[in-house]
Amino acid sequence: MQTTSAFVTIVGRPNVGKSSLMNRMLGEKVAIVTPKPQTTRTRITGVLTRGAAQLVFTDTPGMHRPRTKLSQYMVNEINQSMEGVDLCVLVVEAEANPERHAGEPGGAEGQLLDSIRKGREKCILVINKIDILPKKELLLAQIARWNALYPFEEIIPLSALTGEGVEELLEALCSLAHPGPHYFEEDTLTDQPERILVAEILREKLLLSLSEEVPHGTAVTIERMCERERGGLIDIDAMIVCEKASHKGIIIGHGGAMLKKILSAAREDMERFLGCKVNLQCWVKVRDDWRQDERSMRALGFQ
Ligand SMILES: Nc1nc2c(ncn2[C@@H]2O[C@H](COP(=O)(O)OP(=O)(O)OP(=O)(O)O)[C@@H](O)[C@H]2O)c(=O)[nH]1
Ligand SMILES: [Mg+2]
Repeated sequence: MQTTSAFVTIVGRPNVGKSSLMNRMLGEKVAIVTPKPQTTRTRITGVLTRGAAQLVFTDTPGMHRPRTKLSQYMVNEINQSMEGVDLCVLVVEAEANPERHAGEPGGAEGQLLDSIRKGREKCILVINKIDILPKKELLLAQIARWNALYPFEEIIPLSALTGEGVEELLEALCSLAHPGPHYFEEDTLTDQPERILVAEILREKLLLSLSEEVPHGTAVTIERMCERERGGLIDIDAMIVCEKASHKGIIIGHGGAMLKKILSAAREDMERFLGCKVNLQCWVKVRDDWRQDERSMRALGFQ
């Protein structure tokens, strides 16, 4: 059997549903998803093998104008993800009013389009969240507008939430894959270590429970992950780092109530993911303005 493969990077503005789309295509949750923009901070690999074809996805942070060293790191992650790939998937949101956004120069999508044009990348445009459109006819104007901006291989409206249209995207991606070897075992889902996936689960709960800047200034590291000898239980020690002493108080909450709620939600997801009981211990530490400090960032894994 002639095998084929493609490296596919998924790019777009923050919050358009890039991580949701990758998870939906993989059929598993590999990347965390929240209603808050700038949820994804690093490149995340997801692998899907369908018969002869292997698609190696990279989910990326949302393109935005960087204001901190961390967001500069995130933008670098996006730019690097676009180097040497076979295919780009540019994700935009379905708009009832397509005059808005649509690739205007200087905007996030305009910037991404510039890189795509420069690299003459093969690109599929995905119009996500079609489930929120009151009428599907509204898509026509948006498709026409994007069509005029770049010779996309395809423009595919879909919903990462309901799954509508996702099979069409997968078929298009497989048909654009090149003859070549598979780079990962057939059952590989991601190359992310378990520790990182577990840290991300906790960060997702921080984003879901806290508001405004507080969760954006948090980072999570797993200090210890150890299976008990008799099995069936994993001890996990996590560290939540925040950027201000006042944030620490908010994260812990009155009488520890907020942290308890966050940890209980995280533990539930970790147990589902690891398939066993989890004993989760957590500390909250302040590292003043770590998002502006390269040394602190390196210590937190942003290399
Ligand atoms: N209605 C609807 N909501 C969606 C769809 N896809 C994603 N969402 C929601 O949009 C929000 C953002 O989704 P993410 O997958 O985290 O978006 P993202 O593009 O990865 O965001 P960043 O990582 O912040 O750049 C979440 O609340 C999702 O549930 C969709 O097809 N329809
Ligand atoms: Mg994301």
